[in-house]
Amino acid sequence: MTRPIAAPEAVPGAGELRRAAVRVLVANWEGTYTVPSRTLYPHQWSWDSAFVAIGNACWSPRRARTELLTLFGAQWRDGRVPHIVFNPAVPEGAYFPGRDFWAAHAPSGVATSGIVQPPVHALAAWRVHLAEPDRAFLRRIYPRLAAQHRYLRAARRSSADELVTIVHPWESGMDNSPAWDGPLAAVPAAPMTERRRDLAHVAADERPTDRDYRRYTALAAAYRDTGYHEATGFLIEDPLFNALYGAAEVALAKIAAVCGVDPTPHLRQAEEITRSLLERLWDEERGIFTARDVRTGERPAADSVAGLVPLILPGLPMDVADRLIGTAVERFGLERGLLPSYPPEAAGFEPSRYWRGPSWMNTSWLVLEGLRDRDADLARTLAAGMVRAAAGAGFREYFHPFTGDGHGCHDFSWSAALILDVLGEPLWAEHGLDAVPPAFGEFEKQPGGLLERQDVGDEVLA
Ligand code: 9WN
Repeated sequence: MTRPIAAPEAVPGAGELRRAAVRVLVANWEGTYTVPSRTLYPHQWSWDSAFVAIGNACWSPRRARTELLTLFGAQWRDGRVPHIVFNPAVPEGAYFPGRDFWAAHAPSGVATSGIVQPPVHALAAWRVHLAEPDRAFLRRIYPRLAAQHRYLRAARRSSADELVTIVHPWESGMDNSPAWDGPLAAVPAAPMTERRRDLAHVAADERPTDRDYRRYTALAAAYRDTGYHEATGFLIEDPLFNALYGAAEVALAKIAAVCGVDPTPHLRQAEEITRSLLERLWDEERGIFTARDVRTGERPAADSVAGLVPLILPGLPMDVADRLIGTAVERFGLERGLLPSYPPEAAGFEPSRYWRGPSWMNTSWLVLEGLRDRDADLARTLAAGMVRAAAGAGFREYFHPFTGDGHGCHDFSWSAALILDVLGEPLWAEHGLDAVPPAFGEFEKQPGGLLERQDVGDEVLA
């Protein structure tokens, strides 16, 4: 079922916010895909494209389909979907580590990285289909999505159960999470001969430290040097990655049914993944899912928002879901409306440094998806907080979880895309922006907090 987009009149301020979000996506569009940011991330990123497709589905399903098909055009023969697909027209020096570092090529000859990101793509493809049913699109993408999951099962299963492992913090999508501090401590921080390019665009105190960057580079180089086959330095079962893998199997079942393929194996797989997550990563005492270091069997002491994402699994038992919601409220302060990436009470919480505290739109959106049918009031609170932050600070990469101030780069694609999706929530038909406590300033009064105006074709903003 397609969720109706609330008419702008029903949502004071939302019409302009919606247009501003579309402007960002138009400005970041490269013809067949969207860059996450014109400055900081000038290529195509895997899970970013999935979130962008979810947002684009609200106003241009055609663009959303193209986005996903372009990404899967760079899929490797073994089924892996690389985390970065490089644009040959962008100078090598624009992003580090660039294509020369990765030296990896998809069969199509496209330069890519050799690691992956959370598999949120089947979910995105399904959402795009819901926005504008297109069986031909699903038939094209289904075999590719199925191959993506086959790669994970064949190459990344850590043991007899159904969980898959990540081999680099970049694969978690939450690169600098405090949960990786323990596992990373044993990785030698190799000297870095290359200059970091991220610091040219974002303040150093909002990005990972040099020491962490040296570790990321060393880990990636070691994996690269095995032909992207054997990882030894970092092997983690991550709750966010595995929850999305499970949710994507549910989406694959729906896609399979439309394509005339038996959906049962996907549903079974989703059940198995959910069962394995509960058996291996659920921490009853802490009331949250935690990662597991496959090499040592240890569970990192740091809890992060990744541990709340399994709420997205439809088969999660109700008592576990209730505990998780309790944790989100008590330890992450969900009732404030902004969901931090790391609990404010925890040692090492940094509200404006990358994944060590700020609120991100994508993890908030994933938790929102899980709350929708479980606690409508909290879902509304979170949706309102997300909209308020974007209205007050613009489509920044991340937000201070108490003040809503923006951090990281500006005009960040998935922030714009997911706000578009949230503005389409029926929630907004009853609760417009006027109903949102103006804790972060009122959108209408802060056009400067939004985006630079750009000319956009009428057909786009109609
Ligand atoms: C490394 C593009 C990506 C996101 C990640 C985010 C950040 C890259 C970086 O940007 O990671 O992949 O250079 O820091 O952590 O989730 O996909 O937006």
